[in-house]
Amino acid sequence: MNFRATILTLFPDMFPGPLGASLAGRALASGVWSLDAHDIRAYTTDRHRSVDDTPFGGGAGMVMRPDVVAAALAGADDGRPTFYLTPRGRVFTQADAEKLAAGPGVILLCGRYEGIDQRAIEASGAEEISVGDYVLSGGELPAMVVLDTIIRLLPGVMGAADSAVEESFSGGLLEYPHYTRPAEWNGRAVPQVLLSGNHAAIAAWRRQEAERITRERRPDLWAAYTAIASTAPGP
Ligand code: 9WO
Repeated sequence: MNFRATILTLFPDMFPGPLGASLAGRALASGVWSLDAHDIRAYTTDRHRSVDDTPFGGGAGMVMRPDVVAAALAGADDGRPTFYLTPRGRVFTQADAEKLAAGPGVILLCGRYEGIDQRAIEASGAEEISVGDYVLSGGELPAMVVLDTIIRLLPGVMGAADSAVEESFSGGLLEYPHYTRPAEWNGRAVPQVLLSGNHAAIAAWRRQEAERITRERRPDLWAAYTAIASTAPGP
């Protein structure tokens, strides 16, 4: 049961892009996941193959036509969760990645220009999601971001079995700091506890650092973490 990613885009040649390299690329080559980038322009029916038109109400730029986008969505729809990448969407989280990695795949709709006619999005039942508060020139890079978060969680993708779950956000904390050789570099020493061989002390130090960094940098994550931790069953 491999994970299927279908991308609807005006720029199918952008894929797999960075997802063809490294961890995700090896998983793609080995069949852990598959990628299908469909050209939305292939669903046009007019002589000029037009995908966009001027906005009703006036204003700058162009809007993607609902009929063309709906045809592209219909061509891909097989019940997989469908998302439209837009800065207007709910912010995509690690929890979303974990849920989707347990499913059959995703269909990702990428807009260009000023966006897509809202009726096509509503009619499709696609959920609007964002990967952050900034405007790009299209949804393709966000689609790659979403896919990368999911792919690394698929069974057999990570080298070390549990390195995925130890990192930032799993457990609701940011990462603790990492160190490797040399033990002293440019006058900077590695924290002594990491050289002690005392695994319990190391785990406690890492936890404490992860908590401190989360509290200092991301009060929002820290509030969520303390709310969960206070309702969790005790030791
Ligand atoms: C254009 C624009 C111009 C003036 C004021 C606000 C504006 N918003 C946009 C806009 O959202 N353009 C989008 C470009 C149309 C859909 C695809 N584009 C896009 C997606 N840019 N950024 C994203 C995106 C998606 C997910 N997470 C972060 C950004």
